Amino acid sequence: IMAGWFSEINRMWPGEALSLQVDKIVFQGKSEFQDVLVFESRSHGRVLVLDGVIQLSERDECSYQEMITHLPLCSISNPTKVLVVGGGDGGVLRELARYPSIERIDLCELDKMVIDVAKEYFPGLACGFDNPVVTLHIGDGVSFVRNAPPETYDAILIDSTDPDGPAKELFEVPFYQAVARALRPRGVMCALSESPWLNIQTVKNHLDVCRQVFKGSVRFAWTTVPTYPSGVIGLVLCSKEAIDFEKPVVSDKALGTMQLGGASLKHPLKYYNSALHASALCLPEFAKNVLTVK
Ligand code: PUT
Repeated sequence: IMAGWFSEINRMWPGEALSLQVDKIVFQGKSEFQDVLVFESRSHGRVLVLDGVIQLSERDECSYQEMITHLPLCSISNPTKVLVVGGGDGGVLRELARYPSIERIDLCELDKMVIDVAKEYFPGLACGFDNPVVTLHIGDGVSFVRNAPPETYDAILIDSTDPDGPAKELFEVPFYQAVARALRPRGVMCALSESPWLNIQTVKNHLDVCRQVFKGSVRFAWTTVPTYPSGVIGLVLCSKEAIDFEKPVVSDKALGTMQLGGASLKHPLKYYNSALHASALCLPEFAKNVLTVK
């Protein structure tokens, strides 16, 4: 932070950096794994930063949390068991609370400090932890998935930090092999990817890794997050059996009325709808040429 501005300078996006004006530093700490910073911004509410990289702002977190959750969950019927790897801010849990069929959610977060900070400073996200079907595991996501019984989960959501840091292994073939093993045959996975505007080769490599493992469907989707570099973030959707990810089986109307109560009742959908679901899988020409298998 310099002269009252936070700038997200990082070698993953050389030559560019988003800056936010800081009204107040709310928390600064160092966990076993990373630097943790929370500040009140002038324009985007509270912001969570890990190792200098913006993870969320209160103003635009809805786009990321809703899309990483509802793109996969609205692509399947009646999920009962879901695993979240990462997601220590609780936002994905808040979104999962909308599905009445879910009986169990395991969340494996590496860094307990992220959960503690979310509970203290981001109540609008951490309300997701109030769901009684959630079981928290603090530890390494790779080992957790490797030790999960086979064919357990209907959906596995990888809500991690970027690949250049503690989450590196979450973008590699052995991890996805373990994910595929832990998924039920009709199960789906959705993982954080990167923006095609920044380094399209990184996105292509990520998709190629997934294509080695998932023989059903592998699709790239994207959403807008103004406080992420380039304003766009990619997501990878995978399944072991073919799934038409462009055609959600749960409509936005149904999702809106499925809200059982608790966290999701106080947080109506702000971003996701069925039309956006389908369009999130459409790619601009420059990305289509590189990312689509010919
Ligand atoms: N889930 C965190 C994403 C970070 C994007 N730079």
